[in-house]
Amino acid sequence: MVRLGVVLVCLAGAANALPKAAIRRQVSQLRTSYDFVVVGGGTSGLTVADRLTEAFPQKTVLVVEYGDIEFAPGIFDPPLTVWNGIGASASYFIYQSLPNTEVQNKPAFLLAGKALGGSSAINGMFFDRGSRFDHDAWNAIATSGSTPQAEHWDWNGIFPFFKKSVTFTPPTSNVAQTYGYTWDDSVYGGSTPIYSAFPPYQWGDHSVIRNAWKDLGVKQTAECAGGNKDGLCWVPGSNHPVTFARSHAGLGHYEAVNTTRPNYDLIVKHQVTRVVYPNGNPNDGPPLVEVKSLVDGHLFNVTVDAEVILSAGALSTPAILQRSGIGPANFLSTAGIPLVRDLPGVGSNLQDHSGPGIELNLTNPGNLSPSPSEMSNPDFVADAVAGFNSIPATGPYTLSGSNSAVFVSLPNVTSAYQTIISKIRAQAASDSVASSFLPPDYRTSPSMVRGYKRQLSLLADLLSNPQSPSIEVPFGTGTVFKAVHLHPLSRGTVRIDPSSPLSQAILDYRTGTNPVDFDIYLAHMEYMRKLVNTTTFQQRGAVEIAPGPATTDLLGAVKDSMTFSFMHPCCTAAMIPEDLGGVVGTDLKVHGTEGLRVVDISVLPFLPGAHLSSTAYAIGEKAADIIIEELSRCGKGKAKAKGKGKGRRDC
Ligand SMILES: Cc1cc2nc3c(=O)[nH]c(=O)nc-3n(C[C@H](O)[C@H](O)[C@H](O)COP(=O)(O)OP(=O)(O)OC[C@H]3O[C@@H](n4cnc5c(N)ncnc54)[C@H](O)[C@@H]3O)c2cc1C
Ligand SMILES: *[C@@H]1O[C@H](CO)[C@@H](O)[C@H](O)[C@H]1NC(C)=O
Ligand SMILES: *[C@@H]1O[C@H](CO)[C@@H](O)[C@H](O)[C@H]1NC(C)=O
Ligand SMILES: *[C@@H]1O[C@H](CO)[C@@H](O)[C@H](O)[C@H]1NC(C)=O
Ligand SMILES: *[C@@H]1O[C@H](CO)[C@@H](O)[C@H](O)[C@H]1NC(C)=O
Ligand SMILES: CC(=O)N[C@H]1CO[C@H](CO)[C@@H](O)[C@@H]1O
Repeated sequence: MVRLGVVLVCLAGAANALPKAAIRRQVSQLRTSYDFVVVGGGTSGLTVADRLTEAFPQKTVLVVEYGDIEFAPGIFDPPLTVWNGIGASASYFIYQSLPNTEVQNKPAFLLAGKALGGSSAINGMFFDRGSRFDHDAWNAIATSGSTPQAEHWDWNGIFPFFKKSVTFTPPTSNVAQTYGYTWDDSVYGGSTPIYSAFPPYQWGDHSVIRNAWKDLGVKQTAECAGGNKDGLCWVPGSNHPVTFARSHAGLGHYEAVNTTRPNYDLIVKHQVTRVVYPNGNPNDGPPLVEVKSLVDGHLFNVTVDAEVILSAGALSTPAILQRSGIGPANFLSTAGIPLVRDLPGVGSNLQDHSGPGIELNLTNPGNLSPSPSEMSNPDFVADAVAGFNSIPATGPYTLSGSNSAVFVSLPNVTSAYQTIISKIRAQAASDSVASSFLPPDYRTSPSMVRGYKRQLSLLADLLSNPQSPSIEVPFGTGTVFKAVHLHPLSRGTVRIDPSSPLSQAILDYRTGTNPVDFDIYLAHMEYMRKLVNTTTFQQRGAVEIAPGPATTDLLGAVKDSMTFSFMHPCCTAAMIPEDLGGVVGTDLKVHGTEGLRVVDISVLPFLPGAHLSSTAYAIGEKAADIIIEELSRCGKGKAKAKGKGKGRRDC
């Protein structure tokens, strides 16, 4: 959760802590052409670049990154004394959406990474995975078109890549016993230098909050990263297991390998403006990559021999496609961009996690030590800094915010869940009803409407499954709780600004435009409010401060307390067949183009019940596997798939 408006602390001397990655920064040092160009040096992009340069020492890879190589501190590192939800961070893009007409015309505020490592260099470091049902539903829509698909993105298809993507280090038995951490080593197994770990510290109220959830009957799940995640979960952080510094893609997939990979080039502070098919034919690829220097404005083309991989994230990847003439024909025509390929799904299908909140007060708290309020004591802070600088690190600065959340299904949240499910099924059965919730400019696209109906039908299945979570409530310390709606039904858009196409895209979140989302927000809110009456909290004098026990307008309270973005925008270049309004196939190739894939969080068809960084890493790993296999089998030259009726990965 992020409080914007917080004055960001600039770390004096941060440059001393820069990772020692060296880079080809100068345009004059670039090669005349590259086998692969990866657009965006973020979470997925650096993962795929690392794997390709490792597998093919003779092939060259250029990563073009908008931001710089920057010191990337953790979300709660010295010199912060208050957890502000952002940290003393490296650079990011700041977005404000158009007003949300269904929620008091308020905009969504969100950030996105703008540094080597992308959002993994600035995020909240909460490192969970979706449930198996999320991935099975993803695969169901990805493979439901008329063309057979070679790859599978169900749980069994992606789980090996989740395992490969991270090295989890268990806590010492002493630490595990002190806090009650549980885990299952068999769901991990990587040796890659992307790390996760449990901190050797928790604030004193943390166990009290856990007990309150247990009072509500939420079961404890020993390991939530193995596909079954309903219940009370322990979630590791994106931390190095010894220093507890932030672990991110810039370190693990660039800095860690750079000196051994002469074929891995990086240029920073450059914006990819578009890809260009020289004779306007998207079947004659790969395209050129047009790049603009953010230092001197110089514009140049990079020639690509095998393929272009778009990894600029859910807000920038669709913008690059639209600037390239690949997107909704109507929109591109009004924006004055020559059409290269009509794909109405590009920049459509925008989703994010959102939800209302409550605040309790413990009027008779008893002893909740250690408490974050002690960070106002200089001696306590001095100890904390010394602990963080010790090897191994100890103390409060090893925390990144939250290591816990409850994940509960809709049938467990409300006995009225069947009414909600019936409404969704009715929407899924009617073109006119389903399309009435879509943005006007794609209501008229039959493929988009068909695809949305298919999504609604799969989401009804997910939301009625008693083991598939509908709500997440993360917690660490304190008594402000947010009910995250994991599977929203409303759909928004990302569109370039026709008057300034190279600037940040315009976001229309359209939160709550499918009214069933409000039924779900309300059910979640009512469920979460039950916390106040648990024995554990009552013993400590719990009272509800917001919305307050006398509230009669709970819908108003939902809108008043809405967090529009938990910084998980996704799904804007969805892995959905073209006849259902999608943008990429299961091989991640953009429909109707050659030499162009999308490898980032944009490819999700809908949100999983998880924060997204682990999924972004896993997408990068699986993408690399697909590309490496195709290139190895299909031969020396280009990774062009000529296959028509593909069953397996034909060339
Ligand atoms: C503030 C914040 C908090 C979050 N908290 C968590 C959390 O606690 N846990 C979790 O799991 N997930 C969290 N997330 C989400 C998660 O980090 C992201 O979903 C994920 O990292 C996205 O990966 P990606 O590869 O799709 O894009 P990114 O990692 O964002 O990478 C995209 C890269 O492309 C670059 N780029 C953009 N446009 C261009 C261009 N035109 N040319 C060249 N380069 C370009 C960007 O600078 C960036 O480096 C958070 C995200 C944010 C922003
Ligand atoms: C949901 O309810 C069922 C039936 O009461 C119970 O067995 C299960 O543990 C509950 N799930 C969670 C996450 O608490
Ligand atoms: C890049 O190549 C395209 C196609 O040949 C051309 O139209 C465009 O002007 C080139 N851009 C630059 C900056 O040279
Ligand atoms: C919480 O309760 C305490 C003890 O009654 C009180 O002093 C404090 O002001 C309350 N805080 C809020 C935010 O209401
Ligand atoms: C808590 O319990 C009180 C007393 O029984 C009741 O009036 C109130 O509605 C309950 N609150 C919630 C949110 O369940
Ligand atoms: C290709 C490349 O950027 N290589 C650099 C990797 O890092 C070393 C040392 O840090 C540099 O000397 C290389 O130029």
